[in-house]
Formats: sequence, C-alpha cells, structure tokens
Amino acid sequence: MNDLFPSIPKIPYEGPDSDRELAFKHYDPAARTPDSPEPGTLKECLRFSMAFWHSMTGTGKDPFGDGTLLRPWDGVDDEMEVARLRMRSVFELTEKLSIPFFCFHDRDIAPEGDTLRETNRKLDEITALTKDLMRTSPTRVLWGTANLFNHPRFLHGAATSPDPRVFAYAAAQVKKALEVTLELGGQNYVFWGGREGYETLLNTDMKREQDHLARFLHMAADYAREIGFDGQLLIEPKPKEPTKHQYDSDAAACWAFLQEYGLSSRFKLNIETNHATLAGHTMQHELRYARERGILGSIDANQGDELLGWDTDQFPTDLYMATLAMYEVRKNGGLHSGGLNFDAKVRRGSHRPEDLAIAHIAGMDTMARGYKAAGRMIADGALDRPLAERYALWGKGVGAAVEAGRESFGSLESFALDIEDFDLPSGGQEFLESRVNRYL
Ligand code: XUL
Ligand code: CO
Repeated sequence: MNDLFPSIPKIPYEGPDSDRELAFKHYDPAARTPDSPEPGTLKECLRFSMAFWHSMTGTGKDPFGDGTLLRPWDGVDDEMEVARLRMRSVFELTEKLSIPFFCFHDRDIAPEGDTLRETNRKLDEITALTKDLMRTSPTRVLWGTANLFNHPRFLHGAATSPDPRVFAYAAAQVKKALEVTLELGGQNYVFWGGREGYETLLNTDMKREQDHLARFLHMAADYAREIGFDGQLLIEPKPKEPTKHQYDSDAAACWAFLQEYGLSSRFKLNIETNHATLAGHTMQHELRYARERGILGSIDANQGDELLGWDTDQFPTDLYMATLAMYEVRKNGGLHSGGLNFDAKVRRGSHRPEDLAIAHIAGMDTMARGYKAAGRMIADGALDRPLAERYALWGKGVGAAVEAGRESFGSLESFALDIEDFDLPSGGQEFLESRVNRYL
C-alpha cells in the first residue's frame, strides 16, 4: 500500500458506540449478518465501490467558485503523473477503507490527447499501471464506462448527435472502453446517456435519435460478445441534467426502450438515488420497478436534496432511504454482479483528505445499517405478512378466476350487479410507517 494519504489509517470497525471519525460503526467488513438470506460477509454482500471521478478527479469547483479540495497531486503539472498518482490513490484508499471495487470513466483515469489514437495510447499506459497495482491489491473494477459528455464534440449528443461523425467517434470510444474494462476484469459496463436527449424539440427528431441510440447499444452488445466481455451491460436512468430531457429518463422509460428495441435480454439498470429524486420518484420506487422486471443490475449510492432541483451527489446518510433501498436489494436476492458505487462527492467545505475517508465511512455505515434493518424486516415478515393479507381475496373466488384469465366483463357484471357492501379494510399506512421506524 502506498502512503499518498498519510492522515488516513486503515479504518477499523469499532461498533455503534464509537464516536471516532475514522472508524466504522456499522460496517464490519468481516461480519456475517445472522439474518442474512444471502451467503457471505458484509463486504461480499454490500460490494461497495469508489467512484474514480468524484473521489479522484473532483476538485470542489462549482459554478460560483474554484476548487477547494486538498489532494496529493496538487501542484503536479505533468498530467500523466497526475493520472498515475490518482490511480495509486484509488488503490490506497479502497484498501484502507475495505472497499472492494472502484468504477471509472475512460477519461477519468487518463487524459485526452490530440487524436483518439494518442488518447488510447495514454489510456493503455494507465491500464497497464492499474493491472500492475491489481497484482498486489484486492481492489477490483465494478464497472467501466466512457465519458461521452464532457468534450465539446458531444455538445449535440454522442450516439444521438445529428452528426454521424460524432456517432462514429463515440462508437470508437466505447469500443476502447469495453476493451479496457475487460482487460481490468470489470464485472459490468455502464451507459449513462448524459447528452443523449434534447434541449428543445424544435430542433430534434426524437424518434430518429432514439433509433440511433438503440443501434449504438446493439453494436456495443455485439462488440462485447465479440471480445468475450460477458459482464453485465447497464443503462443508468436519469431524467435531466445536463440536458433538459434525457431519453433514459427513469426505470420505466428504460424498460420500454429496451423492449421496443430488442435489448432487454442483454441490458439491466444501474439505479442512482439522486437520479430517482430528479425523476420525481423515491429510490425504492425505481429499485422496485427494476427488481420486479428482473433488471435491477447495480446501484449508484448517493442522495440528493429534495429542496434542490439538481444532482448534488451527496454521500448517502439518510437511514430511512437506505433501509427501504436495501429492502429491495435483499428482496432481489442481493446485488449479484452489481454493487453499491458511491457516485458521491464531498461537499466543497469538506476539503481535507480525511473528509474523503469520513464521507465514505458515513455512506458505508448508513448502507450497512439499512441492509441489516432490511434483513430483520424480511425475517420478521414485517411488511410481507400485511401485504399477503391485503391481497388475500385474489387467492380465491372471483379474484383467482380473474388472475387465471377465466373471467370477462360480462361474467364480472353478473358478479357485481348485486354486491351490497364492500367492507374494505384499512390500508394501515401509518401503522406500517411506524413499524418500519422500529427497525431503524
Ligand atoms: C451522472 C452520473 C454519471 C454516471 C456514469 O449524473 O451519475 O457519473 O454514473 O457516467
Ligand atoms: Co451515476
């Protein structure tokens, strides 16, 4: 392990009574939860991941002010040396924090050159360094992706650009990013369509752009097969920002898109909390929707602010949200090849290197606590029992006949004409809400 962050030690688990900044209170990486329906330690079940972009390339810059974050590469001019220091840092910090994975965009880990050829050469150099670091480190890649939104060439979109040369460039970039992800043993590959949407319909052929996006994703899936990348392909829904409207706006829109274009067997979803908030959904809604369709692939664990209309990407500390999100994960039989990637950045005022560790500790403790609470809720049938009762009438009589497809409007009219009293039970919402609180 390097020592680029000397103020951050290997983080110990000290238990819920600890009040130390640099200690876990709920995430004991080696512990097996007794109520776990999934096998493995907490580290194996929660599959935490550090996001290279926020943690390594973030500076604290915002539209109103310059960067504030103190990092070991401050003052280093050679951009390849900065890239090397950042890659070493991600290995050092993930090991110190018992985080088994990291995620990256191609352009996070290596800078762009003047041509794609030169950019790829720089990327190859950092890929070789990464493989080298993996030889002595347990840290692995959860997913890779291509940054198809930063450079001005993508100002009208990438796969949905009106210019086919940009489409071609994006294809070449994803081709390379898939190769790098495969070479680094990445378990998934993510598509987030940052600029795949529109600013105004006045200049947009929406159907044509969506056809192009689907064609692009088919080619990506074909190429993944060609090179033997059998990791999960994931679409990451987000409704807006940077565009006014993004085509992969929420889980339901993605599901419709994947089905319409024959992509649903190869793609699942990477659901992000702050994106759910921007879409006007709870995280639980997005996860439930994906889970029930068998397309819950992975999670970008963060949280937004209900009072702000943009993607604040805060570390998740909302225990209520975490518990209900982990409820869906555990109902999904765990995260499988996905993980909990902290697509989150420290606040601009949290500028010390230690704050980066403390933020991850806060997020990991929150998700671990939610995971344990959800496990107890499931073991007790806290929500399952009332749910089964609520729908019990569908298990017999006319309900069972409707579900079996044996009724028609005519037969139901005969059944309904003489009903006098429905005698409906309470929905029990307040009781269930207070019951959930008992598990927090
Ligand atoms: C942007 C976002 C991305 C994706 C990867 O809101 O979440 O960082 O996770 O491109
Ligand atoms: Co994300």
